[in-house]
Amino acid sequence: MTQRFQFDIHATDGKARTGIISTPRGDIRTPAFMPVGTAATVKAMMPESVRATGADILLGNTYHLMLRPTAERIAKLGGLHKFMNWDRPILTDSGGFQVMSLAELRKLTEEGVTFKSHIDGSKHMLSPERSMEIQKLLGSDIVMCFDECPALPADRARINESMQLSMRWAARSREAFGDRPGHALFGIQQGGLEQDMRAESAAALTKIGFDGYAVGGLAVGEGQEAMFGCLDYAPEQLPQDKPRYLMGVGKPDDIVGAVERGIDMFDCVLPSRSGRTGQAFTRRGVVNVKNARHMDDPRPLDEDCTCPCCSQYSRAYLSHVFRAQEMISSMLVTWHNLHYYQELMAGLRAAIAAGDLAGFVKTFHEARALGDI
Ligand code: PRF
Ligand code: ZN
Repeated sequence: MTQRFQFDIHATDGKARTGIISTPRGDIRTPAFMPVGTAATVKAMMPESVRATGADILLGNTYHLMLRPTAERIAKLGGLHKFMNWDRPILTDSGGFQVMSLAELRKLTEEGVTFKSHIDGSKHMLSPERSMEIQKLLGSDIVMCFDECPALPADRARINESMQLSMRWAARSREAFGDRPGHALFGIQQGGLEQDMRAESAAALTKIGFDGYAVGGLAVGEGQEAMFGCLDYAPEQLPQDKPRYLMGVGKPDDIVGAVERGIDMFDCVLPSRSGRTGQAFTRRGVVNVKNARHMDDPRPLDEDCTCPCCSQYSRAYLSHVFRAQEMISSMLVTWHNLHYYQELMAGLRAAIAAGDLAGFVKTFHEARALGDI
């Protein structure tokens, strides 16, 4: 175990990279997918099961945990890793983005944001300083800067104002985070779909200096084509030798396209959330297990998948337990989906290492074009 936070790129293929982020809590193989554990749990999964799918790191949320059970309570109980029984790396989002999408009666000022909890209506405040304090109380390994992000489409003036504020907050986040060996602070690039503002944001963050850089403000309603258009230039504006993280993305084909464009880390609720609604991700696309066509089908979701769901249960069984609203339905399909996402990342890493990302991507799209069995 290293005592330092370090990123080593082992191979590149075009703009894509594969490597390892070393942390005192273990290595993160990149490109990496981080399952979302918003409320100190990846819903419907035991932590050891999440690890068994191949996850090296989880994502936690400042916003949710500060409201319930509170960061101070988690700190008193020994930190988030001990609290939720996950001893590997945890990245925490800083809260601003969740306040804007979930909280009520938000008030944004230069200082930060005040809001009412979506849980009980109680009043709270987040600022760069408070977000850094909360993420420290949680014991997060990778801390995110406190930022702000407008929904798209938004006009240039609004995007610029918001980006400039996020850059001032990035400097305050850096100052408040201080020097914490073994812990990392990531900056977050903003600027919507405006190339010049993305460049200005990247320059501001690079000048401050971070351990990694996120591309924020995408996957907020612009669509895949526009997102890829931005990713054609945004990752290259950020330092080449540091991890690049695309926040809140995405569908399997979003991830493949973003890896081709130089992204190293991802998080998304999609595999876990869809698991609970009966949407399964397979190499041949999305399968809705509740569909009547599965009711008499003795075959697994995916014959070639080695996850516990596919190796031990039929489509007929999954269809039944979903219709009967049994808890095991969420457990099985979440496990399968997280396994699918981790296999996808492993496939991308191997392809980049072998210098055949183009071949991998071609096979990926061909299998999906065939449709479900
Ligand atoms: N900022 C933060 N968290 C985020 C985003 C962002 O821009 C996004 C955008 N896709 C998801 N999560 N702090
Ligand atoms: Zn499976």
